[in-house]
Amino acid sequence: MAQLIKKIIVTGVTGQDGSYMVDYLLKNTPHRVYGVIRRTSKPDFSNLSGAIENPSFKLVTADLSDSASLDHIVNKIKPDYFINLAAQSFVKASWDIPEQTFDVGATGVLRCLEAVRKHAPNCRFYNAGSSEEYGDVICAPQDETHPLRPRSPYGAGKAAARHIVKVYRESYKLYAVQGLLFNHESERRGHEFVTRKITLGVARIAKSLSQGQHFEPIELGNIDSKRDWSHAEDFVDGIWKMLNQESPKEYVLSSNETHTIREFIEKAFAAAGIEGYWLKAQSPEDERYVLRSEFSAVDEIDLIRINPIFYRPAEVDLLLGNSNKARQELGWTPQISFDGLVKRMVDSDLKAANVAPYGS
Ligand code: NDP
Ligand code: GDR
Repeated sequence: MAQLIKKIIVTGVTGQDGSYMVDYLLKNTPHRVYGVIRRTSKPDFSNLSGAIENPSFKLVTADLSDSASLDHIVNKIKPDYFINLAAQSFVKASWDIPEQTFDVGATGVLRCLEAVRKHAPNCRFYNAGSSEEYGDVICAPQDETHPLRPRSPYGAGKAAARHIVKVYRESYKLYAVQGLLFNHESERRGHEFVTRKITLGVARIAKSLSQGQHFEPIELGNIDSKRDWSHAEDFVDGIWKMLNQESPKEYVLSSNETHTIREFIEKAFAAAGIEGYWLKAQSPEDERYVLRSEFSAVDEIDLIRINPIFYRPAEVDLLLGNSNKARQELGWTPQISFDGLVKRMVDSDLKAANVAPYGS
């Protein structure tokens, strides 16, 4: 029997998760996908190259800070699903633009919920929650029962959104959920996030080394924080599964492994055929990761240097998820390992820089 074609609104489609979600839905469902973009002077559609020509995909304009625009699209489309992946998602920037971050991350969710309640009350709603809601963690690993103790305006906004999603679920019987997603990265990751900053830097250094040219090191902040990293492609599958249960329930999605930024650095350079070692110093700010001598005639060339401007006013030191509930109840399993993630990101950035792994 032919599957009923449904209408799905996805916000944040120019970003990492939104674009993977669009690709996933177009590949795995017959549904019609409406990708929400906000009005900007130069919209960047580079993550949407696979979707833009697809007849089941349509771009619509709305902004999470503008309730009239959300009301209008929900009233007009009458969606069966609304997947909200839009946010000011860079934690560090949330101290510089706290009000805008909180408005989009929390009140923006309320605006979406109101539009759904009024115009499409049977629509299933997903909001992008974050392990940043756990913040100053009290135990590890963190599962669905861990308290919310955010450490940034970004995390506080996501925690507020979690409460308002629950209120709308319980008050209006909406199928509304907010997943608890740990860090997920990819070849489409924004350039300021630490993983992509490293893999882009590794590709730049690999190119300079292959041409025998001088290079500047990658400058980073706190390299001892620990994150639970996965690939974004695995997570859009988990989100879709969360939206298609008998009753609305919220789940953690995570790799169930944690790694320091240091480990990511070592693996990323190794994936490009470059080896370094740590030169410890009295102050953490003077520590360096330097090139092994076989790669250069000059001693101790810096690959990584610490720059305190990348420190945060408050840090989340350790994130380690426990996604066993999602694995058991949703039948969700991440496919891409930590090593696989690092390799995919490095390979992609090497390819874009038109350079092969060093020595290959
Ligand atoms: P990105 O930063 O890559 O994408 C964010 C998207 O939101 C962009 O498309 C951006 O559009 C859009 N956006 C920002 N502000 C508005 C607004 N006012 N109105 C409409 N659209 C807006 O983030 P990710 O794809 O990595 O993350 C997706 C969601 O998941 C976010 O909510 C994030 O906070 C959350 N999250 C992410 C995790 C991760 O590790 N990636 C982990 C846990 C949660 P534009 O191109 O115009 O800027
Ligand atoms: P995070 O990701 O804050 O976990 O939020 P990010 O990659 O920005 O930072 C991870 C850790 O790396 C440390 N770090 C640096 N970070 C950046 N960006 N740049 C640096 O130079 C640098 N040096 C060290 C940070 O201090 C931090 O400890 C991501 C986002 O996708 C959120 O939207 C999402 O909700 C959470 O993951 C889960």
